[in-house]
Amino acid sequence: MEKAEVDDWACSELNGVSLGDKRLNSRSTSILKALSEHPEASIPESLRNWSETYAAYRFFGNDNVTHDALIKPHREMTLKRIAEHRIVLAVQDTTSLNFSGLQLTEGLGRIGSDVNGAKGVLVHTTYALSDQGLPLGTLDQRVWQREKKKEGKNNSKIASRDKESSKWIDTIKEIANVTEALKQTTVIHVMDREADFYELFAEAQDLEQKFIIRAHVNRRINRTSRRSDDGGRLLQQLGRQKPLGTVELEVKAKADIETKRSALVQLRALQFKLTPPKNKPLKIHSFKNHVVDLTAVQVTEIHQDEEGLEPINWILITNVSIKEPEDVLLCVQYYCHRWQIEVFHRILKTGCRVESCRFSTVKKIHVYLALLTIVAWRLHWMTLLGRVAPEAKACLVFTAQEQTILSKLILKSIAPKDCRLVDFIVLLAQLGGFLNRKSDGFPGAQVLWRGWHKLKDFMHNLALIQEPETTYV
Ligand SMILES: [Mn+2]
Repeated sequence: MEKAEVDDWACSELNGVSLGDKRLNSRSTSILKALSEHPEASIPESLRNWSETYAAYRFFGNDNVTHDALIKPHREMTLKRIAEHRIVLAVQDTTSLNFSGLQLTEGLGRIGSDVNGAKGVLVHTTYALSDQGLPLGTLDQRVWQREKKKEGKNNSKIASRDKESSKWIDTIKEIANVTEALKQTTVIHVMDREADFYELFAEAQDLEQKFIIRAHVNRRINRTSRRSDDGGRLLQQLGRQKPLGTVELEVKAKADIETKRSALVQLRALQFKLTPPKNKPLKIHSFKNHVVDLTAVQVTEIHQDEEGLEPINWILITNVSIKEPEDVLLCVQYYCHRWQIEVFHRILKTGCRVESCRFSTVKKIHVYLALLTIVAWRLHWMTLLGRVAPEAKACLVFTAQEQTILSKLILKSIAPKDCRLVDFIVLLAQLGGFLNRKSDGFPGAQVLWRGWHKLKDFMHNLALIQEPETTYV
């Protein structure tokens, strides 16, 4: 990638955006760029002067500017990146954004428990990762508000739960659709315990979509029919399997989302058949006799006695074809990358501070979220690119001028040509307060976005000094 492309990444992520007006299209790019340069800042702070800020607020309020219209071009770019990989993980997860402080904002819904009365929006994102865990972009994002609970109606809770669980299946359908043309790429949907329900397994099988899901319930498996009570419980049956071996896994440490620890785990696997549940009225589907073939993988941590840490004990359910013990290990490693979506959520909230915006309607919040989703992804991608591809060149992320400034600021010397990205990522982190001692490991997203903010400020000030005739607005 050339220097010009680095500068224009905002243009290419929004390439082909269609907001019904040329000026709106180009405004979207300039706002995205401004937000990405100051991920922690508020809108007036990012846009630096009143006329730009005013134009931005008009942009957010325009009826043609929608969340979907802005996510769409980014998704197209994500599909292009995906096409270069043989295996891609499509990780789905929900998070809530808390806007309880916005008393006057129209259209916010309930979030969290009913008791605390928190208000906000819910976001369900599908985040694409390479099989090495490198974030490739957002494939799908749904935003909605829960309706107010009606007094004395018990059904509404069940109805809203049903409505909200259909998001997992609807997303799989959508992704099956948009990735259909990618013949060289296998997409594996990765989901947490919330997605453990029969309809999802059956629907994914029909759509020929692969998935890895963490089990939530100890099901009765291998029953002879929907009505029968034979077969055994998944957990007990799995426990009877001979262990396939012991491996070391890299997993998220409990306290800090960005710290990893290594865990020694034992693996077991079991192939089984799942019949439709007995009591559940299968309203949305016609799966009466639809038996699904699945594999369960048990991951049990051994020798874990560090205080305060819960040993890993997962059961994963997958329809990925498993023939060798190596296939089992691959599935487990893919599942371990799932927490990157939690890192993404944290960048969105703590790094980009999406919850501190002050918009008057939820529609504007949705639009803002779409732009910050792209910003957060790019920050996340940048954080991990140096780790996943240590030989990647610095020019993938930094312009020549940025490389020079970083070298002069931190190393007090001139940047060598053709430097590795990973070296500049560390310099950027140092600008953000990273100490770079031997024990510090690789810098996390937080010091990087702080460094990024400082670097962009420095560049901006430099430009001002170099152009003395600039008129100030
Ligand atoms: Mn979740």
